[in-house]
Amino acid sequence: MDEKWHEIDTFAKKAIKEAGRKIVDSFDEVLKIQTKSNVNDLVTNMDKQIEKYFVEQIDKHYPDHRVLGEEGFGDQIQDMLGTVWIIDPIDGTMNFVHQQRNFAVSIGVFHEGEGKLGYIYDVVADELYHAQKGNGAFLNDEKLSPLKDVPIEEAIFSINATWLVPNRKVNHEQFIPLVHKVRGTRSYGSAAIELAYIAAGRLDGYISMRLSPWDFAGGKVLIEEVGGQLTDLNGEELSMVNNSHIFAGNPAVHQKVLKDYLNN
Ligand code: 2AM
Ligand code: CA
Repeated sequence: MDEKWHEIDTFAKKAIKEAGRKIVDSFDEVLKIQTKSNVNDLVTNMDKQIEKYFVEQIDKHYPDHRVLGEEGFGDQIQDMLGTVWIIDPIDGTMNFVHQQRNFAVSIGVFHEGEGKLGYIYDVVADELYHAQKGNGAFLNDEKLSPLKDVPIEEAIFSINATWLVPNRKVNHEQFIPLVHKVRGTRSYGSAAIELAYIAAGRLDGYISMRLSPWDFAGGKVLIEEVGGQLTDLNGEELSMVNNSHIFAGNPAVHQKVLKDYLNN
């Protein structure tokens, strides 16, 4: 990593911490809540305010960088040319609204399609997961270890109950043998936090459907930096401009589940 990326990393961390302070300060205010694609797909004034804050900061400091943001205040992004920031200002908005915890700011910075910087900030836990490509991944000041192999019987898997009952996006029956086999299942309601937990070895696998690039861009850089895998359900590379079903995991678990449980 050269000087330029160190400088961008310092700028990003400062902006993310500031965004976290703005979010915590908002807990005392009344949120304005709207719905998006369906009645359970929530957005608040804070999602919008925080994304606008990032877009303004990036435009001011790096006018030649582009931004792909969930709330649409960035640029229209159809390709990954140049430097692109992929931002989810609040991942886990339902948790933010109902629980005031278990949500995160998630950012991935890509250059010519390559993930360079990744951040997931669990605001209330004050856990900042960060990675610079080639320099390792960290949780606050602590370096994360490369992921060790875990037998499938001892794996903890994150999957939402939605995908284990009949649904419109995926055949739920394919996951039943997997859920029987693993040691335990969990669901946290924030893709970003679940990906950060994979990077930290707290979870060994995570499956979720129809996620957008801003849900997994930061997590991709983090997971790859500790030797983990993040692909679609066929083991193929994820697009950074389209939605995907995603499967993240410890390398041994990922390989075994793709072959033995997802018919690849
Ligand atoms: P969000 O909070 O940024 O919308 C919830 O299980 C996870 O799935 C969250 O990370 C949420 O991100 C993401 N998600 C993606 N698309 C969604 C949708 N249409 N409705 C609700 N959550 C969605
Ligand atoms: Ca969001």
